[in-house]
Amino acid sequence: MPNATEDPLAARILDTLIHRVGKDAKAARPHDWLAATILTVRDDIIDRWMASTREAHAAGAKRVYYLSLEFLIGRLLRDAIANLGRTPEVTAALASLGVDLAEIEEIEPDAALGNGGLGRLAACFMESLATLELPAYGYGIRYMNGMFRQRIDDGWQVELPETWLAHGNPWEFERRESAYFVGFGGDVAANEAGQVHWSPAEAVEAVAVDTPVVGWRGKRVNTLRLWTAVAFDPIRLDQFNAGDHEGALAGQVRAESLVRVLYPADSTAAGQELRLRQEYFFSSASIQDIVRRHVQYFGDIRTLPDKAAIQLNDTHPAVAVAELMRLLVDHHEIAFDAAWEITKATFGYTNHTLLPEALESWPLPLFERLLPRHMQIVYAINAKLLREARKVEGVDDRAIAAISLIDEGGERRVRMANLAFVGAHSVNGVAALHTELMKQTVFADLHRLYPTKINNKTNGITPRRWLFECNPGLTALIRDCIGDAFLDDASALSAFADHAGDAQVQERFDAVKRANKVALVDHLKGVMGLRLDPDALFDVQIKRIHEYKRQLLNILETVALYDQIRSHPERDWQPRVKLFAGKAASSYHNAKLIIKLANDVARRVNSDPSVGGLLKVAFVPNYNVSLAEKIIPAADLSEQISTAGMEASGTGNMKFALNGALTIGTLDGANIEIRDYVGADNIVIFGLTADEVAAKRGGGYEPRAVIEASRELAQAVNAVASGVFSPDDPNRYKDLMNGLYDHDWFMVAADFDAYAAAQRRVDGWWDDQPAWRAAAIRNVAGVGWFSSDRTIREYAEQIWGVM
Ligand code: 26W
Repeated sequence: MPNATEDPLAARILDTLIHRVGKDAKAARPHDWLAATILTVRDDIIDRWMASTREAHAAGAKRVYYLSLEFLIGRLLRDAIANLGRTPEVTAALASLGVDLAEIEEIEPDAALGNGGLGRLAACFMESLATLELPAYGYGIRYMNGMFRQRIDDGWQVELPETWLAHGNPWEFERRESAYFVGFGGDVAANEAGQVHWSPAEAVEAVAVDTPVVGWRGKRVNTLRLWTAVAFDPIRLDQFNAGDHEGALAGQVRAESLVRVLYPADSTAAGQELRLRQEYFFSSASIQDIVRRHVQYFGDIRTLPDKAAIQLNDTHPAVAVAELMRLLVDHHEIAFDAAWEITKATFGYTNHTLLPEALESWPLPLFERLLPRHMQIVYAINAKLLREARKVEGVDDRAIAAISLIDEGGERRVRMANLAFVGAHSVNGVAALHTELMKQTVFADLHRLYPTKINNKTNGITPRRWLFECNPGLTALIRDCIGDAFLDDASALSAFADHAGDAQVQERFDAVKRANKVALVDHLKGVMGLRLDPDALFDVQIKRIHEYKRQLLNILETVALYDQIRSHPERDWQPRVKLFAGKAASSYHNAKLIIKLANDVARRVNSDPSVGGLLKVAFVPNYNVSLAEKIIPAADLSEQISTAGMEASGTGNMKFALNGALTIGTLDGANIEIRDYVGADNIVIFGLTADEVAAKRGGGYEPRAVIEASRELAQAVNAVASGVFSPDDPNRYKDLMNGLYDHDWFMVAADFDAYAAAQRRVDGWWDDQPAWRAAAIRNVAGVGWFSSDRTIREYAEQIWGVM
């Protein structure tokens, strides 16, 4: 072990601890060592960061701007030092100081500035953009409280505030000099020359806070720029001196409310105004920053599309389309039609959902009150759009109503998806099926009008975080088998398939998997006092809790299996552990009830001696990126069982396959493409197709008859409905089960028998370990294509024009 005084990195960490953290080695606590390590590593990143900016500037490069209301980045230390190739060096330096790197990595807060897949995708994309050496900025909000922390109390979800900034954030740089005025409300006036002037009634200052994003092998460092809000008048001294101490601070409180909390997905009307304010706040600051940089570097705002590609991550930043138009027309005095061409050439839009309740639209009076100038611009865009549409043959009144930026059915609303669609030159879906469904459903009429706009860019994941960092054992095995090419090009993983049948490789693969399972078992024993058998099949469903993702299907099958094991203890059951984790939006009643049900079932099953340890069920609290990094490498079976047509892509599916889990899944989202890449023989597919779901929903589906026709399902539903798992409150699940009988929108009953049969195929497969391991290895080998490097290359070449 090197001595701290001999190891130059250790000496620097120690110096940082003393001079920047203000502690000596004796008094330092783990958090102090964490801060000292991050600050030291950050110093080395800064040089590359500045060099990256200089290079892009000197080359006059086109920049990519990724606007996203969510960035689910998780912990950064391990990722940063791994990408810099310095893990051994940092480990040794800390060891010489008596500090365990793994231990301080574990106390870094998990930056959870997102709800789910859309936010994690944004984080994977940032890392791939830096890896591909593309000059790029991510723009979002620096929420003071990110995704809530989930506690499970007596089986129920309890939401607690997440305080990721409690110990400060050593990664970030506040840029007071990069600050912008963002206005709300007020009046709009035009002079005789037609020039428009907006006088907002209210304004805040958006201040940039930058975090460096290091690409693989440290080649490039990009910027994640998150906005925070500051009142222009942080304290009204007149009010304060007059004795109104709280009123004097009201401006700052109001400004801060913009960046206080991340909005939970799936939330209902309450608090809608604040969400629109957040969206405009960060969109406006970002567009002002982009325009300022362009004019500073290139002089002429008209060349913006040659030097800037702005990607809208769903419709959350769609108001940026109107904001850019406002700046071009009102501030840069460009004619409306010319401004519209610049705008369309600059923006791309990615759609992540077809769920009607998640398609954003704003009540017209609200939009107009908050953004009066943008309302005028939206009307002007709409007039132009509908004028052009009317000229096209076959466009009738129905089509016009569907295309319009204003929804006139009922209370009038501004449709953000339509605004994003018409304001962008490219509109992409996130998996092949999802993209086809976009053409057939939500955007059918717009697609007929602009048949070349919609394109597919199947999602991806970064193999750095989701293989090299979270699963070093598997990474080492792959290197031994096929060499290092896959470290820089995930498609080279395909060579690993040649080793699928090799008994020695299988043996090592199993040892790696088992070690990962043991590590997870230890972790879960620590956090929830649970004892699990690492030799059981680990069957895992971790994702947001939502009815379309059908955790309920999995739970009902678990209940049926429990019943079967008790009735037929003599059969050759394969020991299983069913793991669930995920958060429910706080206002989503059924999702929270499903969490309670999983916990009720777990309690009953786990304490029943008659299952003899063949089945264990666990709901792991507080799902987040860091927990996913522990669970995924330990999984044997990946549950991807959404109602076909409803999961836009999924990205967890890719992470599991890359870590050698087999998928049990429906033909939905990217599952379809995963099947194509890993081979239909190495995945368990079941259930209705998207077309069949649509046909059933069209009429003739009678879930009650389906339930009654399936003995297993009927028994499971009855058990749950009659309170077998909730003796303290027998009626707890009545309504939930009645929903299945009455409409079963998510086709749980329709798919149940196929799912249960698929699970028994899994049992048979697991029983043949050599066959299982071969298939698992073929999964790892098959999913290199799902690297976010491939996805970003496609965006870069086909949407952004930067490669
Ligand atoms: C209206 C507010 C709102 C905000 C976020 C509604 C819904 C959301 C979701 C959490 C968005 C989301 O995460 N969508 C997921 O995006 C992934 C990346 O493309 C896909 O893989 C998932 O299928 C999709 O559900």
